[in-house]
Amino acid sequence: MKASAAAGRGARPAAAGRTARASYAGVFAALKKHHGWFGESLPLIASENVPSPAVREALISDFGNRYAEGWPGERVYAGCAYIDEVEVECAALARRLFRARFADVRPVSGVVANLAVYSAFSSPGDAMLAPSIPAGGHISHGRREHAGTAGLVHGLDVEFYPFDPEAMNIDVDGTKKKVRGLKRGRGAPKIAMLGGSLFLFPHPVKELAGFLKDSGMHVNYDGAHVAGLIAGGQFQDPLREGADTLTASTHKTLFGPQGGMVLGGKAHAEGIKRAVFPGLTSSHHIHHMAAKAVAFAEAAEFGAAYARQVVGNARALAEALSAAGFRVLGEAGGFTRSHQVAVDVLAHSDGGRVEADLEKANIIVNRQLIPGDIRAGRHYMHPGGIRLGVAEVTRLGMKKGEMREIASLMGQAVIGGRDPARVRSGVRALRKGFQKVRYCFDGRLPAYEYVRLR
Ligand code: DSN
Repeated sequence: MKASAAAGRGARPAAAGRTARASYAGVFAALKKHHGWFGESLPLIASENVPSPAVREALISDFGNRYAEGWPGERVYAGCAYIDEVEVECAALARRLFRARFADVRPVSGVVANLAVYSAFSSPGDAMLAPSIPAGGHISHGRREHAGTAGLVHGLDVEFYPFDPEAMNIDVDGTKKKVRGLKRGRGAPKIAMLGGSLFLFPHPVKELAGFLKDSGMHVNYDGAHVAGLIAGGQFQDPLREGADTLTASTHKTLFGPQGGMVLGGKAHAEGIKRAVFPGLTSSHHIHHMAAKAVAFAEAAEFGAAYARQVVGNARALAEALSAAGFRVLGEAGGFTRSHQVAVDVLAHSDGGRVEADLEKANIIVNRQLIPGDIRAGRHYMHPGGIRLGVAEVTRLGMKKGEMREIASLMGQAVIGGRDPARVRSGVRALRKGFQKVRYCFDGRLPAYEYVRLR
């Protein structure tokens, strides 16, 4: 049977009372089906990418079975000689990619990287200025009542930036006014978080960083989504524009395995190091750290060409979707300057239904809260939008022509109401020619090939 959405959404959990051998076999069967499915789908989740075979090789190394608590040369464990060698290389590559004086590559995720910044530069009860979720904020920036990491885990009170939905960006004058008001009242926040999760246009770091710092805030830029574009010289350069620190994930527009990191100047190094260990990690998943080093080397060699193609592809996809009849957000600014495209789908149904319909056609996207949703009482299960990212299909070698084909397939499924099975055939045909990972030193193994070691 061909892999399709039927194998995914709604799949039944394993029956109770299965033998251990049957459960064991069931796990591998599901893994294989997943690989098959993704090999003939359009993966358009903006927070995902596909790693090279080299990154996958590092991930299954023995580093994954070791501990290396502490900093290279100052470990709490023996047996770390080669781990230190790789980690020193990894941090040097990270510093080079982002032109930073300091890099801590140990955080196991972007959320942990953000928590390290919260822990190093604020205390529970302090306030933080951050984008709200419909304005692009990430759950790790969120309020306690939404179970956001900043509020729930570190006890920060989160104040939202004023946001301009036409420009799909932070409102600079509104922010200054709000901060002046806070200073007159409860006092200025301790942290200003820029960057985020729905992220179409560069944030006004140059315009705001000086003002925010003069108001007593540590300015962090969450580059989880756009890190590969920053490293490739195709977005903004937050550390030069005034941010104190830059947090990132290593696997969205970067080529890595899932992971995080913090970058900045020497002045912030000790606070971050202490927060990461012993504060937030014991094992920093050493195999992931090795795979980050491999991915950073790939980014140093191929990242500029890749980032150029990504932003060109995103713009092409946005324009083609708009021409096909979708309401693409950010039109006033040319739809996007990142890897993302955001679409208001309320004219067709809602983000949850569109996500599910597209999945049946092997087009994998995520629903998205967009500006106006909360006021209109829309919930995150059925928000007004969807978010698309082209990082993964670009890594597979797709260019602007393929973006136009993707827009046409999406139009057939969402606007034309075409049978998902027919759209799925079109998706499979398109994917046939794009089976290898590009922008890497060694891309022989097909991108989604299931590797059996047993
Ligand atoms: N939730 C993912 C995102 O930012 O899109 C990853 O944290």
